[in-house]
Amino acid sequence: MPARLRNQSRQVPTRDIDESEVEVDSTSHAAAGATAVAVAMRRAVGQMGPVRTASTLLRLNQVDGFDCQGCAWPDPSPDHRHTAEFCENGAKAVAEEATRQLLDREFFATHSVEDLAGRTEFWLGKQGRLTEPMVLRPGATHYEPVSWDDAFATIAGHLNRLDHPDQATFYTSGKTSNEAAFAYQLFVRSFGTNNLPDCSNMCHESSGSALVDTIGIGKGSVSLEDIHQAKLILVVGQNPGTNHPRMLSALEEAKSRGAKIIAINPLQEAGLVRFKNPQNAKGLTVGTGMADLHLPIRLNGDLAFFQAVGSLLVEWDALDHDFLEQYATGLEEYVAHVADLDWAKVEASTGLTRAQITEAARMIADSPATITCWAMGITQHHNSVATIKEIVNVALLQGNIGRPGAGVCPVRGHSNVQGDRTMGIWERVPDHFLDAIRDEFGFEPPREHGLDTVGSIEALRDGKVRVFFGMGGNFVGAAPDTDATEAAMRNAALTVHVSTKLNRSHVVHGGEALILPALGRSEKDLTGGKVQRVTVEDSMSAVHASRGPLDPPSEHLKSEVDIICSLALATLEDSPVPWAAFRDDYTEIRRRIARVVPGCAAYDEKVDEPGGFVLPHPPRDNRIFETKSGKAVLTSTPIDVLDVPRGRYLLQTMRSHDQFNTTIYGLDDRYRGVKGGRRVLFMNPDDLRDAGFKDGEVIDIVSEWKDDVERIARSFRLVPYDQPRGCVAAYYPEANPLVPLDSTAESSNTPVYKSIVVRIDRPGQSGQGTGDAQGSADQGEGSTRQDDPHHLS
Ligand SMILES: Nc1nc2c(c(=O)[nH]1)N[C@H]1C(S)=C(S)[C@@H](COP(=O)(O)OP(=O)(O)OC[C@H]3O[C@@H](n4cnc5c(=O)[nH]c(N)nc54)[C@H](O)[C@@H]3O)O[C@H]1N2
Ligand SMILES: Nc1nc2c(c(=O)[nH]1)N[C@H]1C(S)=C(S)[C@@H](COP(=O)(O)OP(=O)(O)OC[C@H]3O[C@@H](n4cnc5c(=O)[nH]c(N)nc54)[C@H](O)[C@@H]3O)O[C@H]1N2
Ligand code: SF4
Ligand SMILES: [Mo]
Repeated sequence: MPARLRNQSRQVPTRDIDESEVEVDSTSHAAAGATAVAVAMRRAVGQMGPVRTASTLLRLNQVDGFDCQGCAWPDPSPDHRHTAEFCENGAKAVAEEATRQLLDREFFATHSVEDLAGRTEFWLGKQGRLTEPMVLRPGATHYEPVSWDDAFATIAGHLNRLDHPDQATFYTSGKTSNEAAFAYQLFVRSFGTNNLPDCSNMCHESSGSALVDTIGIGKGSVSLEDIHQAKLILVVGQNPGTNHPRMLSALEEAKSRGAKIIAINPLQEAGLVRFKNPQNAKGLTVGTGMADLHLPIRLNGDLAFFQAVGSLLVEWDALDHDFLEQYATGLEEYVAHVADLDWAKVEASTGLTRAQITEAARMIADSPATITCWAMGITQHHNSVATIKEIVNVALLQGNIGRPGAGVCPVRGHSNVQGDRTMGIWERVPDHFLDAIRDEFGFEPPREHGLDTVGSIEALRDGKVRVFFGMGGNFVGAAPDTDATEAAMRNAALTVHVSTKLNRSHVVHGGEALILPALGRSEKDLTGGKVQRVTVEDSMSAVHASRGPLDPPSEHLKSEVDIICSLALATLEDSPVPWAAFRDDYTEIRRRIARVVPGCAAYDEKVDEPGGFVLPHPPRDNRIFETKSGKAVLTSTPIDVLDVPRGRYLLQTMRSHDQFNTTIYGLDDRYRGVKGGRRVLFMNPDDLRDAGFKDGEVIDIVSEWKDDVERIARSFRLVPYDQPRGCVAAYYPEANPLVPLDSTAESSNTPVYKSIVVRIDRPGQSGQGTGDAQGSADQGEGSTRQDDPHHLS
């Protein structure tokens, strides 16, 4: 460790939340149940009023209604839907969008951008819906109204003045409909670049990479019916009670048919420990334990865990030999590799005992049909791709792909993130997709791979990208290394955001900035003078239509499709794409989707079926593996134990029960017992005591990375919380300044949001945090460096 370090600590906005009010209640909390219904209704009625609430929530996830803009969990088949087919957090997502609070031009006249930049995401989001296009002219202090035509002309001017199309980057968040996504990627490729970063780069990219390499397709292999039929379900690195609440109903259904559930998670997440189904009269009073076995794994221990399970399956000969012989390759190397398994390493990496792992492996060996579900606890580590390949190994050993009730199930985040990829939002889209575009539209799309999320930040920082365009999302809030990302955005000539609500990306801006307000999923889309509908794809590859029931909050909003097509018309000369026809009738887009996107033949007709249609998935449907060898691939990876120096901890950043990514619904994490604040650091009670801290003490979190820059996030309250020793947890996005930009997963380039090496300092021990990145600060003195025997060194 060098003696002098640079110290980076920008003052982050905190002033709208009085964190000293935070209350912590350590009693355990059941998920869902009557409280969930009450909270959902209170929030919905509070923001939308009773009439809007009733007319909206009853249309949510119904066949003739609109798709929930929350997570990507699938809907039951049409004949199995309830009248109220949504969860507490789905209701919050709808209420947040359908709020009656509006943000008008007076608001922007009153609040300078500097003022807004001092506000929390919570405050910004609560100001209401954006109602008209706004521009921040170069050097201006305030956003001011701009006409749509001027806005498009401004963007087109910037784009057409670039030396090369690769000097612009076009981000997508995962709510964008299939129609908008298809039109958007077509516009970007017509303009001449594959710079199409998306939220997936920060999310399930690792799953896509691992699955393409091993089973030939980057999507999960199960349906909702498979979940219901499974005999064993592993829920790994996922908190469904908060982030995919209706998944709990599916797990409950599986359990009622005799399935067992194993939860693998450093934390005892509420839905997996206790659950009450609000739709089941009995469930309102009776709690059922969901997980039959909970393994409190150390952060980043999953690769070792699955490899150990695989070695036991081999040892016990609990293998599907017919499947392996016919469909898989790599078995011989794998068997040799796991024969040498080093159990000491496995125990160090997982923090579990051999007996615990053996118990889980026994349940897996005994199960005739197993599904493994996972989310961000698996995908956001440096070795995530290898970890997911290890999950695939275990599935292949038992022939658990392409069999009812079995499979691999990456549970996607945003409601249409999977659909956006299917529609070509991908900086590395395969050549056959580009060929299909060329053949359909008669222009040659660029072939060179584009920039992903981290690549875009680096290119903005280095001045190689001059224009940032965001289709939804909150790039600045969601990206890693907040200071670096903010500096990169400020370096752009133009930043543009198509948005529904105000967020940090609007107030940390380029030389010129635009906010383009869009219709939300819950609203009537009358573009082109007719009622338009859009289509989306869920986490299990089911595609269906969505039509919003509500009147838009302002007559000046445009649909995302309209915005893209109008921008294309303003920017591109002599485009062979019929942009005006696309805009006026989305059916025209769907006709092209049918001809370009694999698996989408007769798209417009098929989405009309009640419940839509399911896209083909060769391994699931026919055990066809479109890899190089034509077979599913078993991989052999050495186990490396994440090295944490003494007195340091592994930090994960996660979601509270009261947020959707950077949109903060409220300040309560009911299931974890936190009320009224977000700047908390959950720490093992023994670690807390051994390090000499007090419950409730306010500390700074300092991330240590090989570039020797100290990244500091200040003023977090310590909360003793049951988890493996050496592990700590804080909320996203408050902890994002701690994630180094170049700390990313191998081959997927996903930021390492879930295993950050940190130390904990008392205030005043590290840097002063007065503003910009500071000069050198000697960290040798004053830092808390307890010698903790539980850390591996
Ligand atoms: N209400 C709500 N719903 C959402 C979202 C939201 O913010 N709010 N976000 C949406 C999006 S975009 C996504 S991607 C998903 C995210 O869904 P999740 O992945 O459930 O979200 P996180 O809060 O990041 O939770 C990560 C979980 O993994 C565990 N974990 C962390 N590290 C490890 C590890 O190394 N090993 C293991 N085994 N477990 C680990 C954590 O303890 C936690 O339970 O949810 C989607 N749905
Ligand atoms: N530390 C840490 N960082 C993370 C993660 C983590 O676990 N830890 N998770 C990562 C993951 S999994 C993801 S997916 C990303 C999420 O990154 P993003 O998808 O970029 O972020 P969101 O917070 O979902 O975006 C919220 C904004 O979207 C806009 N919006 C909402 N609805 C609509 C709509 O219908 N149309 C349009 N045009 N705009 C809309 C609103 O203006 C709102 O402010 O964050 C990543 N960042
Ligand atoms: S589980 Fe997800 S998609 Fe379903 S209602 Fe809840 S938030 Fe919406
Ligand atoms: Mo995500």
